[in-house]
Order: sequence, then structure tokens, then C-alpha cells
Amino acid sequence: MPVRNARSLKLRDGRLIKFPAVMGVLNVTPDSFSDGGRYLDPARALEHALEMEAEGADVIDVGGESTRPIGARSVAGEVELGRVVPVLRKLGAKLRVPISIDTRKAMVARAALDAGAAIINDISALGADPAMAALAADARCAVVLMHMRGGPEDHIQHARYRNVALEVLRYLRARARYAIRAGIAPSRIILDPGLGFAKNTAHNLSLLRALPRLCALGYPVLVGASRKTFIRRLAGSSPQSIAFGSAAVDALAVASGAAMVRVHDVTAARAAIQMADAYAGRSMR
Ligand code: HH2
Repeated sequence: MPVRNARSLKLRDGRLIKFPAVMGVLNVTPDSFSDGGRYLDPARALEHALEMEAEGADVIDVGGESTRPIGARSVAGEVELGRVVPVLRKLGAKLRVPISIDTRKAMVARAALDAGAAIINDISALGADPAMAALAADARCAVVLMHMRGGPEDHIQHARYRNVALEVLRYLRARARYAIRAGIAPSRIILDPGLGFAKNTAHNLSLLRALPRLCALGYPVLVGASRKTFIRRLAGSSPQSIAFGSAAVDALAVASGAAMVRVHDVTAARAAIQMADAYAGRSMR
């Protein structure tokens, strides 16, 4: 059974991530949809990670493969490793906050854990690589299990549901059970509805409204809305509109019970979730 709505996540090295938490995105890719190419250079990546830490990020999520809806290309494990390992080595020496690795490949996750990462963020919910679940269980690291259909290349074609909230909820509950059977402690599991992954604007909104039901499964819930297409559609496409629209969704998510938000604009998200958490009567730090 999960630890019912814990207020923090304990990492394998004893560090605590207190909720609500901000996960800052560090894409070490040439083609990510909003920041592709900016942080391929490890020195530049470190600078940006330290900036996000200073702005209030609780975790830095490092990814070496873009998963954007249109035009993302899978990359070979060696290419992904070549992108993330030099960055992880640099971050490990300088960053105080924990690091998560955004990957579907066990070989990349293993190298990242060796370089000090504490969380595996797997958008395939341990489904893409048969070695991933055993690796996470042995390493005693935390895992993010995200809902998606199809692969990053074609997920948009799979955005068809009878009842998106129910289907996502059932899927995530089943993946959590799979993780537990593989030996991953329930207290190390985080669930994520995967906004934008095989979901259109209406699906994303339904999932946001269903967050209290997803949170009621008892696991911490992570929401990644930052700069996604549905925000551009609803809030406007100027950089400010996208940033404010993203922060609004972060606030709604935390007010609905989410434990963590995955964001590009850390200052805005930090302020938004602090307000939402106080509104929900959970904290007034
Ligand atoms: N979204 C993206 C990537 N990884 N991981 C989780 N757990 N949840 C998400 O919603 C999520 C994720 C896509 O966003 P981004 O990293 O900005 O873009 P790209 O995949 O193009 O690098």
C-alpha cells in the first residue's frame, strides 16, 4: 500500500523532498520544444541548474531525449548517455538539491544513478525497457511513473478515450502495482498523468479536474504542464502568457492535491504553488 498522501519524499541518501515541490527542467537536447539546444554545453547546463536551484527548485530533472509531440526522434542510448553524463557529473559536484533523470532507458538511468541521480523519471512508467524496474528496485531510488500511449513519435495519434480520467487512473494504479511487484517500495513511487502525452486540450483539462481522484490513490502526484501546447492554446502564445498560464496550472494542480510540478520557470511556479498550498490549508511557510 502507498504511504497515504505523504508530505515529503525520502530519498535513498536520507534527503527529504518536502511537498509541494518544484522540479526544474534541464533539457540537454538539441530539439526540446521550448529550450532545445540551450543547455547542451555542460557549463551552460550547470549554470542554469544553479539558477533554478537559487530560484527555489527542489529537484533538477535532466533529460537527454526530447519527447515533444511533433518531430521528436528517439535517440540511441549512447547518444543520450553522451549528452547527460558529462552534465550529471558537473551537477553532482555543485548542486545541493537532488537530481532526477528523465529517461526510458535502463542503461542511461544506471549511469545517472552512478553519477548521483536519486530519481528515475520514466515517461513510459517502466514499460519501455524490461530492465528498468529491477534497476530501480535494486538502487532503491524513487521513480516517476507517467501515463502515455504510443511513443513520443506518435502519441498524438493515440489521443482517444471513452473516459480519459478513469483510463489514466486505472493505468497508473496498474503500473504502481507492477512496480511494487518488481520490488520498488510504495513510498518511492510518484504518479504523473502525463499532460500532453496522447492528450488533447479537453483531455488535459479533464485530467486536471480529476487530480483529487488520482491523489486519492495515495501516491504523490507530479504534474508537468509547463509550456505545453494546451497552455499556448488557452492562455496565449506570447512568452509571458505561456509562463503565467503554466503557473496558473501549477497552482490549480497543487490546490487539487498534487505534490510536485515539473516546470521551466521556477520562480513563477514556486510562488504559485506556495499560494495554492496555503489556500488548501496545508502550509503557510
Ligand atoms: N513532460 C515532458 C518530458 N518529461 N516527465 C514527466 N514526468 N512529466 C511530464 O509531463 C513530462 C516529462 C515534455 O516536456 P519538455 O521536457 O519540456 O520537452 P521535451 O520532451 O521536448 O524535452
